[in-house]
Amino acid sequence: MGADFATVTPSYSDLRIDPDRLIRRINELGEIGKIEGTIGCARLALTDDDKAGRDLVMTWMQDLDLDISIDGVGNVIATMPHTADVAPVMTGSHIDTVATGGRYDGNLGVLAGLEVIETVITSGVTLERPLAVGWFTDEEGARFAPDMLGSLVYVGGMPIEDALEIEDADGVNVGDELTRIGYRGPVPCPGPAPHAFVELHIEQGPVLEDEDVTIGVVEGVQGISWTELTLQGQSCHAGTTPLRMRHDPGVVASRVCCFIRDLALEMGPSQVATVGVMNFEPNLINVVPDVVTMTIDLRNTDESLLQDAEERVRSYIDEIATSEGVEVESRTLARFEPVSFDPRVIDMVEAAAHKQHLSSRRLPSGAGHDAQMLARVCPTAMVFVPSVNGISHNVTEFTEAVDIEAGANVLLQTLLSLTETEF
Ligand code: HGY
Ligand code: MN
Ligand code: MN
Repeated sequence: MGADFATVTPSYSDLRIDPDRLIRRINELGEIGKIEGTIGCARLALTDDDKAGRDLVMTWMQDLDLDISIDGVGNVIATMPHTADVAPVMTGSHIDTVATGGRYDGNLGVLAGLEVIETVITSGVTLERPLAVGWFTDEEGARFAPDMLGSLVYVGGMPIEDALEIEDADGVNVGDELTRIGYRGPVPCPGPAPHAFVELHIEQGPVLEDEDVTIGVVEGVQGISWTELTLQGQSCHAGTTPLRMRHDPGVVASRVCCFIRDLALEMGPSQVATVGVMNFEPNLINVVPDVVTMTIDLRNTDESLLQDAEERVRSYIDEIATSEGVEVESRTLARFEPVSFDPRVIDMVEAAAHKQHLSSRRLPSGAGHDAQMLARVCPTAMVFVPSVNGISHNVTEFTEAVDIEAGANVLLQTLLSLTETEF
């Protein structure tokens, strides 16, 4: 049985957000951790800059007298006060960034959610269910893997005890950092399932811009496989050591890097592969490296193809490491299967775009998002807006104000429809 959409035009169908207020907040938050000379910012999870960003958004939530909860892994959920004791319709995203991040990735979804709530409160519209907006801790996974850590714990996908022990490259753990920045909250995890969840996010790729489409109606998220390799060779003199004597992890790492690109090309457009980290020790010009650590990021919309890719990479690494006499230690940092969003909510996003005469197209998400975790516990979907030049995780990341306004209004209308929809 499909959702019983509100059939009578609701009193809020003409409601629209205040784009200037939203853009102003995006830019104000973007100044925190700003990378000089760019519009990018660096607010790695649980750093002082992340704390400063959290504190700023908290003040905006407090200014609206929202009920604010901070849970044990630092997720912050702000809910409109409401007379009925019913699950809210929730939106949100993340405000941590990668080290060379943009000011829209994640931040747009949180601030647009806040803007939607402020618009509804100001309008005086009464709702059958409250709206809530949240940010989830460490969505990027760039400092503490896996990515989407906070939302994974929120939905019960990882015990909080395990999450709190995860360490960064310097051996600092999540729990201590949450305590240090004052965001190790009292609210238990997993958190309560919302009635429904919709996340607004920049596309971070070229599809919408290439097709001159304003709204992405996101059908799901591709599978993600993150692996860390530690390649142990033997350091020796770059000049005196004949090749036949060498066990060079740098050669193995470089070959793996080229292999995964060739594999992705061979497997076709649904497969992507990236080596984002490659550290040589001792990293000196005249020393054959002793140890190389590297990461492999494989993604595919098809789970069985992703498994094929993982298997082929694994056997290639074994083959060339053995021939080079290099030992391999492999650690899985993240592994999430592809996620399909709820068709009923996807339809509502599309309907909201069309009611506002906005062009739209359906597509999968190439990036991971907190919505893929919330989809485990409630009807969920996402709204995309275009990324200029299809670029993200780059300080030049940009989305036009007109598209931000359109995306936030589609989010507004979708969330309000969901307050009147029983599943
Ligand atoms: O890696 C991702 O897809 C996301 O940015 N965490
Ligand atoms: Mn993001
Ligand atoms: Mn990101």
